[in-house]
Amino acid sequence: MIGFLVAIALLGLASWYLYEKSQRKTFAVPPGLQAEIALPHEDEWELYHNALSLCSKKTRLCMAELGLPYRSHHIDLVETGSYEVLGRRFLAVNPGGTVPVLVHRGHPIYESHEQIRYAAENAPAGAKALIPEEPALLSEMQVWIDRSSLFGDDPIAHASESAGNAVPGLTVPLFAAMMEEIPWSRPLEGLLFHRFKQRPLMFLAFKRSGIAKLAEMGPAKAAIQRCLREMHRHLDALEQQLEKTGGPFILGEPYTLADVSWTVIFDRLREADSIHAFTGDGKRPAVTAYWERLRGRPSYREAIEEHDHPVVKRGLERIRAAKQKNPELRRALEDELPR
Ligand SMILES: N[C@@H](CCC(=O)N[C@@H](CS)C(=O)NCC(=O)O)C(=O)O
Repeated sequence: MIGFLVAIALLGLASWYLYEKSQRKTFAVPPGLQAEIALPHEDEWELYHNALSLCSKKTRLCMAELGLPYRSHHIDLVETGSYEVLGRRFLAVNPGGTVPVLVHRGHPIYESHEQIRYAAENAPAGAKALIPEEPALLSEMQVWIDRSSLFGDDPIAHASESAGNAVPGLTVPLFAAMMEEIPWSRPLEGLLFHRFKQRPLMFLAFKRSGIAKLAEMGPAKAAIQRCLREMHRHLDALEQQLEKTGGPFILGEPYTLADVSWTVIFDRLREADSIHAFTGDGKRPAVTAYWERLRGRPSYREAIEEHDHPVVKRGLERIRAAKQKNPELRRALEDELPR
């Protein structure tokens, strides 16, 4: 009898899984505007985004600089509470299962570096110009956008090419600290439905270690160390660029999409408690002053500070407490250790 009941329960679970999987179709999507896709919408501009997500911050910041109003759809990530990016409703907007998605007149634009370019090019007359006209400046801007964008499914695979791919490695402490308050069932749901299993596997590992035992996890420690080294290299290059142009921004006088893109890198280092490893106390004076300038802009308050998330705040407090208790952990997260 018990065997029969167990068999029925297993059959029920398998049917549920197969049904859910058929309803949550997920696949890689091409970058840029998808003119052939028409999504239900109410406003000219709509943004599917998350408070913590680095790329979401970038698009929000760009919209704020342009003064473009948009309908906001907040979508949870596993570390901010639940895997809403894997839900049916969101996968209908982006089968790739990632935020942000900018929607213009019902057509989605995928990838944040494409979204900021599209928004700046399609903002109404009178909006601030965030793209220089001069071809040489335009291509220089693109170099600095590329050097701060997040490419590919594996967030740190291109850490040597872009600070945007080095910064997720430095966000690991924040992920681990945030996962302490997320139930196990959430990352497990990711294992069942995520297109790229490596991401939920990572979050399961962070849930297991929490912040306190992070430095005992060899692969996490190695990834953090690699990303620390790469971030130092990217910021040295930025220091040189700011010295060359004399600032106040990456291309000199004009504030452009390159500055939008770099603001969120600094903000993430702040949020994960590692900004002091790279700036301040005489380190990289041009970069230090540049970051102060960026965070003083009204767009920073509107697009970033006003979207503070309580789980992120508590995560930051846990990181600080854990580092204070364990200097070895602090060293592993902030110092370049001998290889
Ligand atoms: N290259 C993409 C990155 C998109 C991405 O990886 N987004 C993250 C948040 S920053 C996400 O949605 N993660 C959800 C998940 O992987 O489960 C972009 O620039 O928009």
